[in-house]
Amino acid sequence: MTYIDLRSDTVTKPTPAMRAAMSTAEVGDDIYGEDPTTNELEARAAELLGKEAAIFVPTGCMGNTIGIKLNTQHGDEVICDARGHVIDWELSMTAWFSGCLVRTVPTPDGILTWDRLSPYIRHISPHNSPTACIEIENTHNMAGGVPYPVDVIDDVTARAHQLGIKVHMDGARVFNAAAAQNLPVARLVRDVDTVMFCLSKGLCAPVGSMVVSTKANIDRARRYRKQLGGGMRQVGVLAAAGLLALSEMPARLVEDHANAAFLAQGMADLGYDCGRVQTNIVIFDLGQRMPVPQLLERLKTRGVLAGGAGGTRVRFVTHHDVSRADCEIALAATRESLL
Ligand code: TLP
Repeated sequence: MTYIDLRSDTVTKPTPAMRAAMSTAEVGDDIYGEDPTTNELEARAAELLGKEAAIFVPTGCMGNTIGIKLNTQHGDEVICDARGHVIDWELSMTAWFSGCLVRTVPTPDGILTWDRLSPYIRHISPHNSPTACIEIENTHNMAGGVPYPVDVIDDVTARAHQLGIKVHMDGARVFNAAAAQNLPVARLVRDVDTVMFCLSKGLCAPVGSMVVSTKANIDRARRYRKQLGGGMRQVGVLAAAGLLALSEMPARLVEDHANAAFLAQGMADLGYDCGRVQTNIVIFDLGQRMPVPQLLERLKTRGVLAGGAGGTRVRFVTHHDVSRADCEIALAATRESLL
């Protein structure tokens, strides 16, 4: 059975053009800095984001781990939103690799404004470890794909820097944020110290994320990547897909956003408010209607895969491999499953 897979945009398959490019990619040993395709991808990512340098890493989790390590010392604190990917889905890597405590801030929409986060900042004292890094997730996954307003990013980065605090952006879906706001990605990341973004989600590459920052930081990041077991060799076969992810895929993300808005409207018609869906993630709360696993099972028997988003919440994620017609079928399946 072929399923309409709304579990995540991580499920996207490489496009035929990516597969063709992978098969002919020029490669070398990347640990020696000799893989021309990876070097090209890293240069292209840095250029697109308006930063000095970039490094290709296998996963978003590794990219966030490296980004936070670059901005902290052992024993420091890191502030993130209470539903952040780094705190909920990354197996305590901030503690394990960076030796930092994560201080979480509850927010209604995933957005850390200065007013919300500043009470949690701690300064060095005989009793307190200092806040070294603020981590912002753009778009915010578990808040429903919410993009950070650019003025909030500007404000948080400016005030953080005044206090000597660094800012890391988990930009797994920063290209979705840019598409939703019709802004260049470089504008969204202008003042942050480190950015991680994923090639392997809505941009359809089979594997890979990038960490982007200053040249000095990326030189250090190469050591951290190796320590984490992420030093890769003839990785140009993957970087070739990543190059197409950057050149071909961002422009079409608006289609995913329109499909998500369509799903959200359909769910609203069924009485499930999904909030203001601006990108490709739709989350609704089933409440006491039925347990989440039961709905997921009923959807599966109707050919639709979806995921839980914690507690009584369900998540649909739209992407390249899901069409409008698929979304119509998924909505009908949801309607029947909720009867
Ligand atoms: N998110 C996955 C799951 O881990 C939840 C998904 O299906 O959405 N940052 C953010 C904001 C993410 O959403 C993800 C993956 C990551 C980092 C990690 O990326 P990978 O899976 O490449 O390690």
